[in-house]
Amino acid sequence: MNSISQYPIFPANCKSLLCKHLSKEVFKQLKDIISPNGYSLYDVINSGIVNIDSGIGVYAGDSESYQLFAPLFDPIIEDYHGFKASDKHLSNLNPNDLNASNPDDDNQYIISTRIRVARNLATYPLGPAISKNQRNEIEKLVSETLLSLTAELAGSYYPLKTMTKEIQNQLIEDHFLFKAGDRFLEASGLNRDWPDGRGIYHNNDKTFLVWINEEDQMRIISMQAGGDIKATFTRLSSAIAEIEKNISFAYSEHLGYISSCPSNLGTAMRASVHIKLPKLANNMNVFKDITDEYHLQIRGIHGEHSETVDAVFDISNKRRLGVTEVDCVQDMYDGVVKLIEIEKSLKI
Ligand code: ADP
Ligand code: CIR
Repeated sequence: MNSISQYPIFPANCKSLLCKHLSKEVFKQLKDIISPNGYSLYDVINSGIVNIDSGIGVYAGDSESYQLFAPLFDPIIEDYHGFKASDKHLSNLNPNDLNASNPDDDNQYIISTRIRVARNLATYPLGPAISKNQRNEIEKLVSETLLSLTAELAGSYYPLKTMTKEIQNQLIEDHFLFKAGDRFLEASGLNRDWPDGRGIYHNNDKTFLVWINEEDQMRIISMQAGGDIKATFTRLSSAIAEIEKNISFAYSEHLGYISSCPSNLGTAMRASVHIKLPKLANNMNVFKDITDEYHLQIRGIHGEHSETVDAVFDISNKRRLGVTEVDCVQDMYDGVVKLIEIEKSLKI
């Protein structure tokens, strides 16, 4: 069992939510707590201690972690999502409630659209605290469920263990597969026993994909070329409903879908476009004002913590908790409409 007895010293330039909210008092209150799956304060905070440049810096080992370590998680959740400990989360995955006609019909700006949700199983601990056997059981159950899907969702499962390096690298390069060796996940315990129990399921067209046992036990993904955000959401929504016929997801009335990183709680949804904005790239202040106003996050095109290439940006919703799935996609859609409008109006 991992434990920590001394209050950690953070460098002066540390900006993570962990160093902002882990006071000496909170540390003292939590340092001897152990969750039912053996997850301790050391495990909760190790990623943010090892990675001083973390934005958040904490991970949960099980649903219970969010209650047991609430004096640390609650202020972090409130800070990131603007969601209070007394608030309730609501889900709405109905594509008919989304108002989103393609904002870029002639394919000038949007290269691709991707919407993913994280899901974990109701009857297992989360990835950071799971055993090798439990992880393998999940791989079996989830892959068997996926292999029973039909029509557009029908596809094959590819375990990471038996995949060649060439195929793995190509899938990563093409934005379909997770990267190996993420240092934030490594320090949280999420990469234990790698690559055992991990893999990817996808349909023939690679428009419906599921990552198994990466940061969360499932990342359910719908993606396609161009800017048809509604079609992407509709596919995702029906895939989730099909999977849920066989698998119960971890869900709480308060926090919504339970994820290992608090940034994903609630809808666990990230709806993004890869969009080419060369003029806004020259006017980063204007760009950031718009993304702040529409609650959007800017990432590079090779995933989180990557840089942008050729003025193509990954633009996604930042809010995930206390808003519905429809709200998340609507945030992204409304912001993208604005970004395209301003990009068109800029001279250089
Ligand atoms: P996640 O979205 O799962 O939180 P990442 O930011 O690491 O994690 O992205 C995972 C992968 O999905 C990366 O390869 C990234 O380039 C790709 N991706 C994200 N959004 C899009 C998009 N709109 N079109 C194509 N690929 C995308
Ligand atoms: C961090 O704290 O930076 C990493 N653990 C990743 C956090 C998740 N990303 C995010 O900001 N949405």
